[in-house]
Amino acid sequence: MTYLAKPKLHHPSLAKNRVGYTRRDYEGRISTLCAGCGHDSISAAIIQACWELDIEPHRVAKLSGIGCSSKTPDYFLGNSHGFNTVHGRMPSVLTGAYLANRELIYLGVSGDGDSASIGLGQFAHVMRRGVNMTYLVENNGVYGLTKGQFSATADKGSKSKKGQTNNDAPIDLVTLALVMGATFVARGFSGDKSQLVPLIRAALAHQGAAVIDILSPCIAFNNHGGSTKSYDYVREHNEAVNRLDFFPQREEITAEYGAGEVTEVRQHDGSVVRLRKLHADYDPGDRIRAMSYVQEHAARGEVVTGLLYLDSDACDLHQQLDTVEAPLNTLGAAELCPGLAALEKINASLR
Ligand SMILES: Cc1ncc(C[n+]2csc(CCOP(=O)(O)OP(=O)(O)O)c2C)c(N)n1
Ligand code: SF4
Ligand SMILES: [Mg+2]
Repeated sequence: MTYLAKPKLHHPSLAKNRVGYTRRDYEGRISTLCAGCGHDSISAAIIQACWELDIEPHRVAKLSGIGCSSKTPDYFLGNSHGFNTVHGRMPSVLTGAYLANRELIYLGVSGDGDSASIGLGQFAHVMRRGVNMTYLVENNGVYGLTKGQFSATADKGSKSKKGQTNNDAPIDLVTLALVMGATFVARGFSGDKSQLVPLIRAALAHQGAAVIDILSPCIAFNNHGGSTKSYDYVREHNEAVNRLDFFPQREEITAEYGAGEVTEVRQHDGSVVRLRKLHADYDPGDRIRAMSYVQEHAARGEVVTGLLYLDSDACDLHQQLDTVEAPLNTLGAAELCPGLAALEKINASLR
Protein backbone atom coordinates (compact mmCIF):
# COMPACT_ATOMS: atom_id res chain seq x y z
CA MET A 1 0.00 0.00 0.00
CA THR A 2 2.97 2.27 -0.61
CA TYR A 3 0.90 4.43 -2.98
CA LEU A 4 -1.10 5.65 0.01
CA ALA A 5 0.03 8.98 1.43
CA LYS A 6 1.36 8.92 4.98
CA PRO A 7 -1.18 10.44 7.39
CA LYS A 8 -0.09 13.94 8.35
CA LEU A 9 -1.53 13.67 11.86
CA HIS A 10 1.02 14.19 14.64
CA HIS A 11 0.16 12.87 18.05
CA PRO A 12 0.08 15.86 20.46
CA SER A 13 2.37 14.07 22.91
CA LEU A 14 5.23 13.77 20.40
CA ALA A 15 8.35 15.53 21.72
CA LYS A 16 9.50 18.64 19.87
CA ASN A 17 13.14 19.64 19.38
CA ARG A 18 14.55 23.15 19.96
CA VAL A 19 13.33 24.39 16.58
CA GLY A 20 9.81 23.15 17.23
CA TYR A 21 9.70 20.02 15.08
CA THR A 22 8.69 16.48 16.01
CA ARG A 23 10.57 13.47 14.69
CA ARG A 24 7.76 12.95 12.17
CA ASP A 25 8.58 16.28 10.54
CA TYR A 26 11.84 14.68 9.35
CA GLU A 27 10.16 11.70 7.72
CA GLY A 28 9.43 11.32 4.01
CA ARG A 29 7.09 9.14 2.01
CA ILE A 30 6.36 5.46 2.75
CA SER A 31 9.32 3.34 1.65
CA THR A 32 8.90 1.04 -1.36
CA LEU A 33 12.06 -0.96 -0.52
CA CYS A 34 11.95 -4.67 0.46
CA ALA A 35 10.94 -5.12 4.10
CA GLY A 36 14.18 -5.66 6.06
CA CYS A 37 16.44 -3.78 3.61
CA GLY A 38 19.36 -2.16 5.45
CA HIS A 39 18.77 1.08 3.54
CA ASP A 40 15.52 1.71 5.48
CA SER A 41 17.42 1.52 8.79
CA ILE A 42 19.84 4.15 7.47
CA SER A 43 16.92 6.44 6.55
CA ALA A 44 15.66 6.04 10.14
CA ALA A 45 19.13 6.93 11.47
CA ILE A 46 19.25 10.07 9.28
CA ILE A 47 15.81 11.13 10.56
CA GLN A 48 16.94 10.61 14.16
CA ALA A 49 20.25 12.48 13.66
CA CYS A 50 18.62 15.51 11.99
CA TRP A 51 15.91 15.70 14.66
CA GLU A 52 18.47 15.49 17.47
CA LEU A 53 20.66 18.16 15.81
CA ASP A 54 17.68 20.58 15.61
CA ILE A 55 18.26 21.05 11.89
CA GLU A 56 15.50 22.96 10.12
CA PRO A 57 14.45 20.60 7.29
CA HIS A 58 14.38 23.39 4.65
CA ARG A 59 18.10 23.98 5.26
CA VAL A 60 19.03 20.53 3.96
CA ALA A 61 19.75 19.61 0.33
CA LYS A 62 19.71 15.84 -0.20
CA LEU A 63 21.18 14.50 -3.43
CA SER A 64 21.52 10.98 -4.78
CA GLY A 65 22.29 8.96 -7.90
CA ILE A 66 20.38 5.87 -9.08
CA GLY A 67 19.76 2.63 -7.16
CA CYS A 68 17.62 1.37 -4.29
CA SER A 69 19.92 3.38 -2.01
CA SER A 70 19.54 6.48 -4.16
CA LYS A 71 15.73 6.19 -3.95
CA THR A 72 15.84 6.58 -0.17
CA PRO A 73 15.94 10.41 0.01
CA ASP A 74 12.24 10.16 -0.87
CA TYR A 75 11.72 8.37 2.46
CA PHE A 76 13.27 10.96 4.79
CA LEU A 77 13.34 14.75 5.12
CA GLY A 78 10.21 15.28 3.04
CA ASN A 79 10.43 19.05 3.57
CA SER A 80 14.02 19.41 2.33
CA HIS A 81 15.44 20.17 -1.10
CA GLY A 82 16.04 17.02 -3.15
CA PHE A 83 17.80 16.15 -6.41
CA ASN A 84 17.84 12.59 -7.77
CA THR A 85 20.64 12.85 -10.36
CA VAL A 86 22.06 10.43 -12.95
CA HIS A 87 23.72 7.10 -11.96
CA GLY A 88 27.14 7.87 -10.43
CA ARG A 89 26.94 11.64 -11.01
CA MET A 90 25.62 12.87 -7.67
CA PRO A 91 29.02 14.26 -6.52
CA SER A 92 29.38 16.75 -9.39
CA VAL A 93 25.81 18.02 -9.01
CA LEU A 94 26.35 18.36 -5.25
CA THR A 95 29.62 20.24 -5.83
CA GLY A 96 27.88 22.69 -8.17
CA ALA A 97 25.02 23.25 -5.73
CA TYR A 98 27.47 23.81 -2.88
CA LEU A 99 29.45 26.34 -4.89
CA ALA A 100 26.24 28.23 -5.70
CA ASN A 101 24.95 28.24 -2.10
CA ARG A 102 27.06 27.31 0.90
CA GLU A 103 24.26 28.08 3.36
CA LEU A 104 22.54 24.73 2.88
CA ILE A 105 23.56 21.48 4.56
CA TYR A 106 24.53 18.99 1.85
CA LEU A 107 23.69 15.33 2.26
CA GLY A 108 24.74 12.96 -0.53
CA VAL A 109 23.23 9.45 -0.51
CA SER A 110 24.66 6.80 -2.79
CA GLY A 111 25.14 3.06 -3.28
CA ASP A 112 28.24 0.95 -3.77
CA GLY A 113 27.43 0.57 -7.46
CA ASP A 114 26.69 4.29 -7.72
CA SER A 115 29.96 5.27 -5.96
CA ALA A 116 32.47 2.45 -6.59
CA SER A 117 31.43 1.17 -10.03
CA ILE A 118 30.06 3.78 -12.46
CA GLY A 119 30.71 6.73 -10.14
CA LEU A 120 34.24 5.92 -8.97
CA GLY A 121 35.85 8.94 -10.66
CA GLN A 122 33.26 11.32 -9.22
CA PHE A 123 33.64 9.80 -5.75
CA ALA A 124 37.42 10.29 -5.82
CA HIS A 125 37.30 13.91 -6.98
CA VAL A 126 34.64 15.07 -4.55
CA MET A 127 36.78 13.73 -1.68
CA ARG A 128 39.95 15.50 -2.79
CA ARG A 129 38.20 18.86 -3.27
CA GLY A 130 37.04 19.15 0.31
CA VAL A 131 33.39 19.79 -0.55
CA ASN A 132 31.54 20.46 2.72
CA MET A 133 29.07 17.58 2.72
CA THR A 134 28.03 14.36 4.38
CA TYR A 135 28.38 11.54 1.86
CA LEU A 136 26.68 8.27 2.83
CA VAL A 137 27.36 5.08 0.88
CA GLU A 138 24.71 2.42 1.50
CA ASN A 139 27.00 -0.51 0.74
CA ASN A 140 25.46 -3.94 0.04
CA GLY A 141 28.05 -5.25 -2.44
CA VAL A 142 25.48 -5.66 -5.20
CA TYR A 143 23.39 -3.69 -7.66
CA GLY A 144 20.15 -4.21 -5.75
CA LEU A 145 17.90 -2.26 -8.11
CA THR A 146 18.99 -4.26 -11.19
CA LYS A 147 18.63 -7.61 -9.39
CA GLY A 148 21.87 -8.45 -7.65
CA GLN A 149 24.93 -8.30 -9.93
CA PHE A 150 28.25 -7.99 -8.02
CA SER A 151 29.33 -4.40 -7.51
CA ALA A 152 32.95 -3.21 -7.24
CA THR A 153 32.85 -3.45 -3.42
CA ALA A 154 32.02 -7.21 -3.43
CA ASP A 155 34.85 -9.15 -1.80
CA LYS A 156 36.96 -11.49 -3.91
CA GLY A 157 35.71 -15.03 -3.39
CA SER A 158 32.27 -13.99 -2.14
CA LYS A 159 29.34 -15.85 -3.66
CA SER A 160 26.19 -14.60 -5.34
CA LYS A 161 22.76 -15.95 -4.41
CA LYS A 162 22.98 -18.32 -7.40
CA GLY A 163 26.43 -19.59 -6.33
CA GLN A 164 28.70 -17.67 -8.72
CA THR A 165 32.06 -16.57 -7.29
CA ASN A 166 33.32 -13.02 -7.56
CA ASN A 167 36.90 -13.12 -8.89
CA ASP A 168 37.61 -9.38 -8.90
CA ALA A 169 39.50 -7.55 -6.14
CA PRO A 170 37.20 -5.28 -4.12
CA ILE A 171 37.36 -1.50 -3.92
CA ASP A 172 37.41 -0.35 -0.31
CA LEU A 173 35.73 3.07 -0.25
CA VAL A 174 37.10 3.89 3.21
CA THR A 175 40.68 3.40 2.03
CA LEU A 176 39.98 5.33 -1.15
CA ALA A 177 38.44 8.24 0.76
CA LEU A 178 41.50 8.33 3.05
CA VAL A 179 43.89 8.33 0.08
CA MET A 180 41.92 11.04 -1.72
CA GLY A 181 41.98 13.43 1.24
CA ALA A 182 38.55 13.20 2.90
CA THR A 183 38.72 14.80 6.34
CA PHE A 184 36.07 12.70 8.14
CA VAL A 185 36.05 9.00 7.32
CA ALA A 186 33.94 6.41 9.09
CA ARG A 187 32.35 3.03 8.59
CA GLY A 188 29.04 1.97 10.08
CA PHE A 189 26.52 -0.84 9.89
CA SER A 190 22.82 -0.34 9.21
CA GLY A 191 22.09 -2.87 11.97
CA ASP A 192 23.90 -0.82 14.65
CA LYS A 193 21.87 2.36 15.09
CA SER A 194 23.52 3.31 18.38
CA GLN A 195 26.85 3.62 16.54
CA LEU A 196 25.41 5.06 13.32
CA VAL A 197 23.32 7.98 14.64
CA PRO A 198 26.22 9.74 16.44
CA LEU A 199 28.44 9.12 13.39
CA ILE A 200 25.90 10.88 11.14
CA ARG A 201 25.52 13.74 13.63
CA ALA A 202 29.27 14.28 13.80
CA ALA A 203 29.59 14.06 10.00
CA LEU A 204 26.83 16.67 9.53
CA ALA A 205 28.71 19.05 11.85
CA HIS A 206 32.04 18.46 10.11
CA GLN A 207 33.10 21.40 7.91
CA GLY A 208 34.62 19.44 5.04
CA ALA A 209 34.30 16.20 3.11
CA ALA A 210 32.74 13.66 5.48
CA VAL A 211 32.08 10.13 4.26
CA ILE A 212 30.47 7.16 5.99
CA ASP A 213 30.64 3.78 4.28
CA ILE A 214 27.61 1.99 5.76
CA LEU A 215 27.30 -1.76 5.37
CA SER A 216 23.67 -2.22 4.48
CA PRO A 217 22.60 -5.78 3.65
CA CYS A 218 20.39 -6.43 0.62
CA ILE A 219 18.01 -9.09 1.87
CA ALA A 220 16.76 -9.89 -1.65
CA PHE A 221 20.11 -10.62 -3.36
CA ASN A 222 23.02 -10.62 -0.90
CA ASN A 223 22.06 -11.97 2.50
CA HIS A 224 23.08 -15.63 2.19
CA GLY A 225 26.04 -17.70 3.42
CA GLY A 226 29.08 -16.95 1.20
CA SER A 227 28.27 -13.22 1.12
CA THR A 228 30.50 -10.89 3.14
CA LYS A 229 27.81 -8.20 3.17
CA SER A 230 25.05 -10.20 4.90
CA TYR A 231 23.59 -9.38 8.33
CA ASP A 232 25.15 -12.50 9.87
CA TYR A 233 28.62 -11.93 8.36
CA VAL A 234 28.83 -8.28 9.38
CA ARG A 235 27.55 -9.00 12.92
CA GLU A 236 30.13 -11.77 13.38
CA HIS A 237 33.11 -9.88 11.89
CA ASN A 238 32.39 -6.33 13.09
CA GLU A 239 35.39 -4.80 14.90
CA ALA A 240 34.36 -1.40 16.31
CA VAL A 241 37.46 0.74 17.01
CA ASN A 242 35.55 3.30 19.04
CA ARG A 243 32.13 4.37 20.27
CA LEU A 244 31.37 8.02 20.02
CA ASP A 245 29.24 10.68 21.60
CA PHE A 246 28.61 13.89 19.76
CA PHE A 247 27.98 17.27 21.42
CA PRO A 248 26.88 20.27 19.33
CA GLN A 249 28.54 23.56 20.33
CA ARG A 250 25.75 24.61 22.71
CA GLU A 251 25.47 21.29 24.54
CA GLU A 252 27.09 20.84 27.91
CA ILE A 253 29.47 17.87 28.04
CA THR A 254 28.50 15.92 31.11
CA ALA A 255 28.89 12.22 30.28
CA GLU A 256 31.66 10.50 32.21
CA TYR A 257 33.28 7.23 31.36
CA GLY A 258 34.67 4.79 33.88
CA ALA A 259 36.99 2.37 32.15
CA GLY A 260 38.58 2.78 28.72
CA GLU A 261 40.59 5.58 27.19
CA VAL A 262 38.60 8.63 26.06
CA THR A 263 39.66 11.13 23.39
CA GLU A 264 37.89 14.42 22.71
CA VAL A 265 38.17 16.18 19.37
CA ARG A 266 36.80 19.70 18.93
CA GLN A 267 35.62 20.38 15.38
CA HIS A 268 35.80 23.73 13.55
CA ASP A 269 32.21 24.68 14.41
CA GLY A 270 32.86 24.17 18.13
CA SER A 271 31.13 20.79 18.36
CA VAL A 272 32.90 18.02 20.26
CA VAL A 273 33.32 14.39 19.28
CA ARG A 274 34.06 12.23 22.30
CA LEU A 275 35.56 8.87 21.42
CA ARG A 276 35.66 5.97 23.80
CA LYS A 277 38.43 3.82 22.46
CA LEU A 278 37.67 0.13 22.23
CA HIS A 279 41.07 -0.56 20.68
CA ALA A 280 43.72 1.27 22.70
CA ASP A 281 46.17 1.42 19.78
CA TYR A 282 43.72 3.22 17.50
CA ASP A 283 44.41 6.90 16.72
CA PRO A 284 41.70 8.60 14.58
CA GLY A 285 44.05 11.54 13.92
CA ASP A 286 46.58 9.51 11.91
CA ARG A 287 45.57 9.15 8.24
CA ILE A 288 48.40 6.76 7.29
CA ARG A 289 47.85 4.54 10.32
CA ALA A 290 44.10 4.46 9.61
CA MET A 291 44.78 3.11 6.10
CA SER A 292 47.08 0.33 7.28
CA TYR A 293 44.79 -0.50 10.23
CA VAL A 294 41.78 -0.96 7.93
CA GLN A 295 43.82 -3.12 5.51
CA GLU A 296 45.46 -5.24 8.24
CA HIS A 297 42.07 -6.08 9.71
CA ALA A 298 40.46 -6.66 6.30
CA ALA A 299 43.18 -9.26 5.60
CA ARG A 300 42.00 -11.07 8.75
CA GLY A 301 38.41 -10.98 7.52
CA GLU A 302 37.41 -8.26 10.03
CA VAL A 303 35.21 -5.32 9.15
CA VAL A 304 36.49 -2.30 11.05
CA THR A 305 33.75 0.18 12.03
CA GLY A 306 33.64 3.50 13.92
CA LEU A 307 35.22 6.90 13.31
CA LEU A 308 38.40 5.95 11.47
CA TYR A 309 39.84 9.37 10.65
CA LEU A 310 39.06 12.96 11.62
CA ASP A 311 40.95 16.10 10.68
CA SER A 312 39.52 18.80 12.94
CA ASP A 313 41.28 21.55 10.92
CA ALA A 314 39.59 20.68 7.65
CA CYS A 315 39.53 23.41 5.02
CA ASP A 316 36.55 23.40 2.69
CA LEU A 317 36.33 24.20 -1.01
CA HIS A 318 34.99 27.75 -0.56
CA GLN A 319 37.94 28.65 1.70
CA GLN A 320 40.36 27.25 -0.86
CA LEU A 321 38.73 29.20 -3.73
CA ASP A 322 38.13 32.34 -1.65
CA THR A 323 34.63 32.67 -3.07
CA VAL A 324 31.89 35.11 -2.13
CA GLU A 325 29.97 34.13 1.03
CA ALA A 326 26.48 35.02 -0.14
CA PRO A 327 24.48 32.50 -2.20
CA LEU A 328 24.81 33.39 -5.89
CA ASN A 329 21.05 33.89 -6.30
CA THR A 330 21.13 36.74 -3.77
CA LEU A 331 23.76 38.76 -5.65
CA GLY A 332 22.58 41.82 -7.57
CA ALA A 333 23.84 43.37 -10.80
CA ALA A 334 26.33 45.56 -8.90
CA GLU A 335 28.18 42.55 -7.42
CA LEU A 336 27.93 40.45 -10.56
CA CYS A 337 29.15 43.18 -12.91
CA PRO A 338 32.07 45.11 -11.38
CA GLY A 339 32.24 47.55 -14.32
CA LEU A 340 34.49 48.37 -17.26
CA ALA A 341 37.47 49.56 -15.23
CA ALA A 342 37.73 46.23 -13.38
CA LEU A 343 37.44 44.32 -16.67
CA GLU A 344 40.21 46.45 -18.21
CA LYS A 345 42.41 45.68 -15.22
CA ILE A 346 41.85 41.93 -15.55
CA ASN A 347 42.52 42.02 -19.29
CA ALA A 348 45.70 44.04 -18.75
CA SER A 349 46.95 41.51 -16.20
CA LEU A 350 46.58 38.76 -18.80
CA ARG A 351 48.47 40.54 -21.59
C1 LIG B 1 24.09 5.24 -16.83
C2 LIG B 1 23.37 4.07 -16.21
N1 LIG B 1 23.92 2.84 -16.25
C3 LIG B 1 23.30 1.79 -15.69
C4 LIG B 1 22.10 1.97 -15.07
C5 LIG B 1 21.40 0.75 -14.46
N2 LIG B 1 21.47 0.75 -13.01
C6 LIG B 1 20.50 1.31 -12.27
S1 LIG B 1 20.78 1.18 -10.64
C7 LIG B 1 22.23 0.35 -10.92
C8 LIG B 1 23.09 -0.14 -9.80
C9 LIG B 1 22.69 0.31 -8.46
O1 LIG B 1 23.52 -0.27 -7.50
P1 LIG B 1 23.87 0.48 -6.15
O2 LIG B 1 24.35 1.86 -6.43
O3 LIG B 1 24.80 -0.40 -5.39
O4 LIG B 1 22.47 0.64 -5.43
P2 LIG B 1 21.56 -0.45 -4.68
O5 LIG B 1 20.41 -0.68 -5.60
O6 LIG B 1 22.36 -1.67 -4.44
O7 LIG B 1 21.18 0.24 -3.41
C10 LIG B 1 22.46 0.19 -12.28
C11 LIG B 1 23.64 -0.51 -12.85
C12 LIG B 1 21.55 3.27 -15.03
N3 LIG B 1 20.40 3.53 -14.39
N4 LIG B 1 22.20 4.29 -15.59
S1 SF4 C 1 16.58 -5.25 -3.76
FE1 SF4 C 1 18.02 -5.23 -2.05
S2 SF4 C 1 18.78 -3.10 -1.94
FE2 SF4 C 1 16.90 -3.11 -3.17
S3 SF4 C 1 15.25 -2.67 -1.72
FE3 SF4 C 1 15.38 -4.91 -1.90
S4 SF4 C 1 16.75 -5.47 -0.21
FE4 SF4 C 1 17.03 -3.28 -0.53
MG1 LIG D 1 24.40 -1.72 -3.90
